[in-house]
Amino acid sequence: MTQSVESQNWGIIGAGAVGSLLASMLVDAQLIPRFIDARRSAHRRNFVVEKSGRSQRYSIETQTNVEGISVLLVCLKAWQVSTILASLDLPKSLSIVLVHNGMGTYDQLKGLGLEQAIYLTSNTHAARWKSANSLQQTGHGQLWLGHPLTSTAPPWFSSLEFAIENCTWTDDISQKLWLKLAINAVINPLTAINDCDNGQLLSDQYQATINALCVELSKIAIGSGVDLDAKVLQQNVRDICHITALNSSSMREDFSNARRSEIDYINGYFDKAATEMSIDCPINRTLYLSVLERDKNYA
Ligand code: KPL
Repeated sequence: MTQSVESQNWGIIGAGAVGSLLASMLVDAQLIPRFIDARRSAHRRNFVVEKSGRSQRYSIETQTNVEGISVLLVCLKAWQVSTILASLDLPKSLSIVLVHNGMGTYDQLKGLGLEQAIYLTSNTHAARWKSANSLQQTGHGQLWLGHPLTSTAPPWFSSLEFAIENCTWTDDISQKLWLKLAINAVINPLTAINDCDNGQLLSDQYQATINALCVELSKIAIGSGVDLDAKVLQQNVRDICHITALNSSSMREDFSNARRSEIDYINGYFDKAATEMSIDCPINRTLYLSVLERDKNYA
């Protein structure tokens, strides 16, 4: 079954850096997305995006509900997802695409009884706000899209593939998600706790901790049925630290902006799985509890 581009109406919930970057890519592909924000009355969101050295102005309509939307990109923080989606009146035909760090929200949404098709992504396209309305793309990454139960791409995938750089359908999204989750479980808490850029984790002082943490995370992934070799993970962490050397990780940004972090959905996800399987993972547990303690101030 094909779906014409005219019948696709794209919504984005979460107008942060990643949500706004993806919105700009959809506009460039003439897909005319709308932001969804139930807290404010309808308005237009105006911002500038600097991509590959060029600045372009965007003005995107913002509506308060998902009326008329057929595909909804969810670019919220992981801990906001279930509460905010549960507060909206979602048509059964809506396709929901989760674009956030961490894992656990799919099960939360299914637990709430959502019947809509929920797609998962592993995204490494990155951006940061230079000022309130000026966004800079900081990483040309990749967006993997998949569904936990079906290997067939949805009819609207070709539009997304056209609009988003390096957008690929995978019939094994779980593998991609676990790898990204493990990379985040290393880089995010270590950069947040040590208040450093991603690239600084390449220095000698962090190598023993990173290597031992990768061994723990690999054991948990393998125990969960995911093929994630510790050495492959270590190499991936090093590669991402190189590619994003000057980036401030999203968790470090949460720390400096006095926001709750996504630790429950990253190291907390590993910790829960390790506990269920009785795997001892002291480094992951220490990082998890340390960030969780700090997060108590921002619940
Ligand atoms: O996804 C990221 C994040 O900051 O959350 C990484 C890959 C660590 C890049 O900064």
